[in-house]
Amino acid sequence: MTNNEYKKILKSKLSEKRYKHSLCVADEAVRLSLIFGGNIEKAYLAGLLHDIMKDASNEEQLQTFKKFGIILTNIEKSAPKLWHAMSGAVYVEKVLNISDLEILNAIRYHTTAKQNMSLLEKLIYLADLTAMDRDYNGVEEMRHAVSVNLEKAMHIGLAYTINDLATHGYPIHPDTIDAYNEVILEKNNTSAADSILFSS
Ligand code: DGI
Ligand code: FE
Ligand code: FE
Repeated sequence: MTNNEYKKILKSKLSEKRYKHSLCVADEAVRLSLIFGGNIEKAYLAGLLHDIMKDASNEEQLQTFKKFGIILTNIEKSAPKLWHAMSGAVYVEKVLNISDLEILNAIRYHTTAKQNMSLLEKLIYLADLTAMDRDYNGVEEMRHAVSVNLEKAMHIGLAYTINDLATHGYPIHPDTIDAYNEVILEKNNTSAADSILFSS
């Protein structure tokens, strides 16, 4: 299928606003790929399709999980906003027949992030936060961070999300916590402790 064909399907599944957001994330993902040396075609396609199930009803998404044997954890069951990333990835794989695991995982983890993210996964996670259509408080700080340092931008994005979720009393997905701890541990040097713990 061509990108134009994917766009037609996307347009039929999304509101005008969400469709435009998808185009903006695709463009932003390409811009970031050019800076950080990622695969341009994969970035565009993953960005384009990342929210493909965002406007699907909860029922439709739950039916998708049932149909394709996807089991939700209790935290996932309690947080419908997480579903579109999981149902989107499985829709893109099973219905659109895209088998590229990098693209599927970039869609799958674009909302929670996770530990050990690939470059493409990070670029889609960040492009979602810095795309042209975004205008939340702090978006300029995010745009600046992303053009300087991916890890710093991941840190800001994850800290903002965790802070916001905790403030509202929402459950935080373990993948989000794992991603956050990973950037923090990379920043705080752990090798000093290792040099004592592993010396004989
Ligand atoms: O789909 P978008 O609006 O473009 O952005 P997104 O896929 O990053 O979704 C953001 C929503 O997901 C936002 O309402 C917060 C929610 N979210 C992100 N991580 C978590 C989460 N919700 C819960 N409960 N737990 C999380 O770890
Ligand atoms: Fe999303
Ligand atoms: Fe999005």
